Amino acid sequence: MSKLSDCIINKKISSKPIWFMRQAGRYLPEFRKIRKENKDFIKLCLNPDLVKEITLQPISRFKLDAAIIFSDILIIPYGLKQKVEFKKGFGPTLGEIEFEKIGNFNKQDFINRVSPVYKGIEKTKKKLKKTNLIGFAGAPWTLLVYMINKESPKKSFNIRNFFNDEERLLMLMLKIEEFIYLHLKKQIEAGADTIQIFDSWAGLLPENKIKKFCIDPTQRLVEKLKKLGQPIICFPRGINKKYEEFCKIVKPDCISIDYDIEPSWILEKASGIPIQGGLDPKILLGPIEDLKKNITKYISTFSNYPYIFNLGHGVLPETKPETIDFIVKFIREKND
Ligand code: 1CP
Repeated sequence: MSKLSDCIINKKISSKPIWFMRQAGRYLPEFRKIRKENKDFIKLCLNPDLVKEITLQPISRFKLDAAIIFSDILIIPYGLKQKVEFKKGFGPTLGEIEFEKIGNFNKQDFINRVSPVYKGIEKTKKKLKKTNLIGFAGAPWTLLVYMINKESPKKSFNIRNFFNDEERLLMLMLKIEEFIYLHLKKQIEAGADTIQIFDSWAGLLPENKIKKFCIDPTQRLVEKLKKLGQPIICFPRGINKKYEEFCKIVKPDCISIDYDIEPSWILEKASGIPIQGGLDPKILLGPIEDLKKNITKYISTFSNYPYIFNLGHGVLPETKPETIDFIVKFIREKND
């Protein structure tokens, strides 16, 4: 059994599997080269051969325990015929969408639009032996935010007016949920053996709305997905103390923590659920002694607990590939 599965499924504590969110991406020169030749990001995500090549780039460089399929959470809005563009230095821009039509959107049309993702998974899977292949999607709330806001909330986001028609939002999330489920099911059928759900913007929610907009929809999704037999990792970024309630209600197979979460706190609150991640990606840009100290904090806090080493968010584009190599070797020396 692979190290990642052993940790999540068997709750094995002896060796700590390692992978990095956004491990395939802009910090790698070999990715930047392909990206330069492929100006249309969505088209790149829909090219199975390049998806395979990019997914495997970090696997050939570093001794990692999981590959994550090269794709994007915004493939779902694209599949629902919302225009999605990535402008250099600006992030994603989305087009208009008639939300009322999502409910009747033909499932087969959706699958046809995004099927190269599944083909990419099949091709990648053939090249991997003991390395897990992670499929993923955005959580209902995070997708709703992008689909309504039409650009990154980093650029602008008006939370006050967002909840004017709460019932409508909840209904839209239910519709989006169906497509997230379908997309993840297809990824599992194509060969993804672990799933991660990214709720990257859960931290935008006021505390009294976290249950309704993050915890409840994710719980419904996880309950359905668990029946497909592959482990589910959840990453509800930015919900602070609500991580405890999230673990109790959603019961994911593994909980991925952000860098605001104190490792010793979550150790007590995660109800025995395997934990992943935590290290602030900015630490990778600083002095090596700081980096060592921080890695050691996570590894030693979770020494008697099933723990997957990862960051508290994605690898930053400024990160040196040598730093990733250093981290992997540093942890392996301590643990293997
Ligand atoms: O060259 C470029 O400009 C493209 C950069 C890029 C890359 C490499 C984007 C645009 N997406 C990706 C790939 C990607 N996205 C992966 C697979 C690669 C890997 O992890 O190794 C994954 C898992 C994602 C997931 C993703 N996309 C999330 C969730 C994780 C997170 O970082 O919070 C989110 C929020 C997105 C949206 C998105 N896509 C791309 C960018 C720059 C963003 C963030 C936009 C924003 O800041 O709001």
